[in-house]
Amino acid sequence: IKKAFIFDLDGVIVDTAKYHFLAWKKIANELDIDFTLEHNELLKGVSRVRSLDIILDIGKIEASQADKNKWLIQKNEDYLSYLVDMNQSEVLPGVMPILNYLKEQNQLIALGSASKNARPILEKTGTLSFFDAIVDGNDVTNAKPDPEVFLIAAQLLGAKPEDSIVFEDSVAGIQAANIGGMLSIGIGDKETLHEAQYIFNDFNEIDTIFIDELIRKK
Ligand code: G16
Ligand code: MG
Repeated sequence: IKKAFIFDLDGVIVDTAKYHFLAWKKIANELDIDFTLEHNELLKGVSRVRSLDIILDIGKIEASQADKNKWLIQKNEDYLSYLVDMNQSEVLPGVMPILNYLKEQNQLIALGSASKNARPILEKTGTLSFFDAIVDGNDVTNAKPDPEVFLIAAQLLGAKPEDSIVFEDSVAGIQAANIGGMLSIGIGDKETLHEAQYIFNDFNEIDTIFIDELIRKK
């Protein structure tokens, strides 16, 4: 039996949320916006363009498109500077054993991320070769909670939505999986991700018995 295992990137495979935060924080500071870690939760799984709009909303700032474009470029350049030295040590706890186990079991693996920087991050962390399909922010028009990113991933793997399992750390991503008719597994806080069918703090809590059950599940 083959199932499609679809992984979100930021917050599921790697802890890049902290770098997104640092880069956004710098812009917020320049604009005198008090941007907190709590605000940052709102940006998880959300596109770059939408993230900036959310930050400007927090600061009640209206900006021209030219300024917005400038800040978007600035944010990404700053974000990329944090990724220069990234390596496998930044893969989140428990992820590598699960990827290895899924490969051993001949399961299908895809990435479903909102990020336009997904490929270089997978390369740097030595995880690229695990993925049979990659769908990222360059491939989709509708952002999570729209299921587009996961539906394309399943399609590329040749799997039906009901045979697909999504790992997500964002509320929007869990909703996207649910709307797409896939099994949703939340990685993170139980209360925040309560819409997920299963929730774990991290991949260390997921064992091979659970994965076997997912593979055999009808
Ligand atoms: C990620 C992050 C978001 C980020 C988005 C776009 O999504 O969770 O915070 O704004 O990608 O990233 P970039 O600026 O690199 O294109 P995901 O879906 O991987 O969690
Ligand atoms: Mg995420």
